[in-house]
Amino acid sequence: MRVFGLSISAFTALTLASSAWGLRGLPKENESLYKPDENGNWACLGHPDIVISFDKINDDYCDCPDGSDEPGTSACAAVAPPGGGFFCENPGHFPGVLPYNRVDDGACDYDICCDGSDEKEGVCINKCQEIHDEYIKVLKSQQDALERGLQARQKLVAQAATARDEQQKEIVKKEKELKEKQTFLESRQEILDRLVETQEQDVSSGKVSKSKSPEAIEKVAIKLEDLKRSYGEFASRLQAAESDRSQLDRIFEQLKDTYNPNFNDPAVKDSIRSWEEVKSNSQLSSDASSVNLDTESLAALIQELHEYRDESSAVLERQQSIAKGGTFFKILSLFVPSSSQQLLASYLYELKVWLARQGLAAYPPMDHPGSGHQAGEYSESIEIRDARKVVENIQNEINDIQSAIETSLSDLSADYGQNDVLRALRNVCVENPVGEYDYEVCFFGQASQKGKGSNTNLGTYSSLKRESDHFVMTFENGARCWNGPIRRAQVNVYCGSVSEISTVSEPEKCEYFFKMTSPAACDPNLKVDVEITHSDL
Ligand code: MAN
Repeated sequence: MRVFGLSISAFTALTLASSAWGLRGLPKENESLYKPDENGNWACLGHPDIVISFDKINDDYCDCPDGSDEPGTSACAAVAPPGGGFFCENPGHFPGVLPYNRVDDGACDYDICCDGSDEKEGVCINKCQEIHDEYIKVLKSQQDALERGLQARQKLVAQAATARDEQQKEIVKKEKELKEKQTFLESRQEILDRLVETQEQDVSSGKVSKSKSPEAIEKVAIKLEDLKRSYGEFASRLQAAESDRSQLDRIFEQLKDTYNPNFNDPAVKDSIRSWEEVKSNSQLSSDASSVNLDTESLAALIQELHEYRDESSAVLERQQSIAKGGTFFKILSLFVPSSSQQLLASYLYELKVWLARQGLAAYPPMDHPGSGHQAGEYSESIEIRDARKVVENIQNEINDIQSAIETSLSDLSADYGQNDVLRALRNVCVENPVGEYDYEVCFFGQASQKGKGSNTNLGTYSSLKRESDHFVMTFENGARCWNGPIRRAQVNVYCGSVSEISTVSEPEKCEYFFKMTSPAACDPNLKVDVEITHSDL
């Protein structure tokens, strides 16, 4: 803090201002420059060729072009060199240098000349003792504030150390977790690889896995219920087709019995011959009735599945026989429209694949109607899918842990200031009412303006810079101003024993300037260990 920095140099200077000295406005160290020669004359300091009588010094008339003959009046104010001025000795306080034009102007310039020497004798009383006492009081209170701030800072430093410790422990924990997960991943990957290999072998050999459970059988039963319903629908359509066909049969029988062959009508003759041919090749009636039988078989099977769900091997055989389903499909394909055939085929195929996944049947061949698969492909079993999901989940967890470790490591090596003190402020928010709003600053987080029913984002933490007696945090990319720029904020943090927002201004529309205090900004290097007593003066 500059004020403390000043105080250090001030104390050094304090010892220099000790006693009064004869020539007005001249510091004692320049005494040797103002000696008359043997004739009582003196040469201007910057113009040795101009010689004046020594008693013309401080006679309120400017004789020397450099003004050196008037160190204690305002006569040479216009020509005084830059930086020069009337020297006030200020015994008991700090010497000061007053611009010449303020000398003998009737005003007591106590801010620089507490001894009143800038005015004629008797105009200004000497106030150096009083002013110095006040100065010491302010200095002490500032030192006390710094002391309190530094004590509070110590707490923050301790919190920062704990936070760092916790972060390190967390990293160790995460690294251990990572290793365990990686081992777990390897074992699960092996299981997956084995399952995939087994299924590939099973698919190529047609071998059926024996894994099954009552729940799996229950699912089969539900699926079969659906299939039964579907079979029923197709059976009804088949019966309808069969009845249409019977009617046609009757019509053709009638035509055959009643037509007159003597008319020699080739169209009628051809039709009757074709019909006889179709009829002799067709097995429709018997096959159609077997559709009904299949539907009943399914119903019975479902019943059995419910009753014997634990006896899965028996169920397996039945499912395998159902899953074959070849004859039934072929018969149906004679009568149902091609669009419905496709539907039925894919339905059957799905059922077969599902049974296979449950380990209850062999995988259907690639050329099975409705498969939609290319040769060489096959569906993964649920076991494989589950195993793959487990592997994927573990891999995702590993990725998350790795990125958390990376983030923590980079945060650990980040610059959080002297003694790592600012680490304690991560996630710390300070909120105070200032003017018509409540303002909030979350260190390394977000700055906000609250009130009037809204919470406006003034920006997200962007950068940190240390200045001599404070640090500067910037917050960028806040909410866009209506008809204006994106809000941003600069927060200057000064030393103080408590964290609080002191002032907020908006120098440009939607650009905010905060001043706040925090123990984190107290600099231990600026601590002044000087005991001030009047005996020092
Ligand atoms: C709100 C506040 C003000 C800002 C105006 C701009 O009233 O966020 O700080 O100047 O919007 O429209």
